[in-house]
Amino acid sequence: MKNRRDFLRNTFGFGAGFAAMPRLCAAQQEPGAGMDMDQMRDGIQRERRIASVETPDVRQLPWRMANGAKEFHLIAEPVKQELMPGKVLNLWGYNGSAPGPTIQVNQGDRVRIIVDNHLPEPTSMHWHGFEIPVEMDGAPGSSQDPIPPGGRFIYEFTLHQAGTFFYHSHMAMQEMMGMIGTFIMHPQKPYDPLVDKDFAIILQEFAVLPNNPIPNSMNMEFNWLTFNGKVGPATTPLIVRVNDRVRLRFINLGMDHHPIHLHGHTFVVTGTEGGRQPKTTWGPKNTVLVGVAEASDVEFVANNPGDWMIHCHLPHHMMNQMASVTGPMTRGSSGIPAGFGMEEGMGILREGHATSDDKGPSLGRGMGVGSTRDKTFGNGPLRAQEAPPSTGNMPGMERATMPGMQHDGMQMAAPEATNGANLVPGFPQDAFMEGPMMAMDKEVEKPENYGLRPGWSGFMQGMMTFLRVLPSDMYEKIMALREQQNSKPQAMPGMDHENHG
Ligand SMILES: [Cu+2]
Repeated sequence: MKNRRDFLRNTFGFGAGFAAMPRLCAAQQEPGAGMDMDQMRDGIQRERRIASVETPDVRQLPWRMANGAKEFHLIAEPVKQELMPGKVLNLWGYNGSAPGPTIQVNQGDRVRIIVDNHLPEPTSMHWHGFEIPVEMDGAPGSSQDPIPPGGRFIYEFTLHQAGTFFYHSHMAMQEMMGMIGTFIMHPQKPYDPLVDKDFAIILQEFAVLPNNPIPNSMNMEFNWLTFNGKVGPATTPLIVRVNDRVRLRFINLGMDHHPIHLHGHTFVVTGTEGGRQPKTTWGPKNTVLVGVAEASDVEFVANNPGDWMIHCHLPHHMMNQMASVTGPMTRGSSGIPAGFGMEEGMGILREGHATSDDKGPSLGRGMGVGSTRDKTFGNGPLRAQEAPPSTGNMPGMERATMPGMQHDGMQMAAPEATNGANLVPGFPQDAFMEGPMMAMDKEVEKPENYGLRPGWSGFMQGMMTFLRVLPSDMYEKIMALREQQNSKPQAMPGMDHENHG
């Protein structure tokens, strides 16, 4: 009961102003059909308690009733998606963002989705796992002609399923450019037990070559890994109250499977991309492997107060802007050759060994710093002569001293390294990429980050976010801040339209 207000807030969250939204999750009720009054009251009460699904950093798609169906409108188009402050990629998505906006309907709904193609090439929309007539399936060439550039296709079907679903382009390389969105079907009869908070997160990955904001969709060395189109520390934390029952829904469309790990809690897997799992299958876990094209629902009682990490546990997926060579290779030589062609840049060796100066990979995956044949570049603020331990004047430290930042008890300049660090084979590993010098608390300030430990952002990258399990006063404070922010007119994240139709 205590959280009923939250449902409305959740519903409004990113879709403020859409009058149709609050009714979204009130499941349809046939009055009097074989129920006595008590049953009906009970039924209505329970159905009202189905929590709307929050998709942090992704908007909800509004709908209207038209000719007996809930009508949605999706525009496939090129978008500019800001992964984190200062890092904008040219992706393809829907209605201005990648992933596209979230659709929520109820089991049994008749749904119509108008899809306009504003891409420069044909596309087709697939409804992943939907048991619908084949001519609505969106398989280009077999179930329909692809939607030509400038064209439109109207999909319409009745949904008898319930669970965590998604929509995506059925053109393979378009998928790798970001073309997916969450599609929640709320069950007619609420799941038992009810949850207080319900979140969905889409997992995506992009390989971005130097000096280029356009992902290389052929490359399998992914160096930008996103939760709902954002990377840590720009991901928006999930906010819950102590003892809330919480559902997290993870959806994966990419080239890798992601072991998603939650700190401080034990959950059970309650659903897959196929729907609800029987309780007999619910064993205790703290990591769920979300395979490609799969969805996983997990549930738990958030009974452990604190700011807990949720992250993919593949180490390379906890990083931003990975370079194909890093610290260890900068030691003991004049540096790494930079600016070779694509094969070297992608770490593909034709001859020689990985660390040879001339045959090894170049800095190709870096931001292009030094990506020129003219100059070799040891990626080292940590070269001994440039960065004495603990103090020193290193590139990047300006970030840590942004106005408004406080690093209580944290080091402000170079990361801590011992005097003899250079003599240790393998150094540096994380010292160059994590820590105070990477902190950007101020740049990613938002209500949901309120009260996090100063300097927190220096340790968040890639597929990382927080589950913040908060006492009531802190929870209310953050909700108040969020309401304040939502009441101000503002540009929605990722809303730059290149082709605004
Ligand atoms: Cu991963």
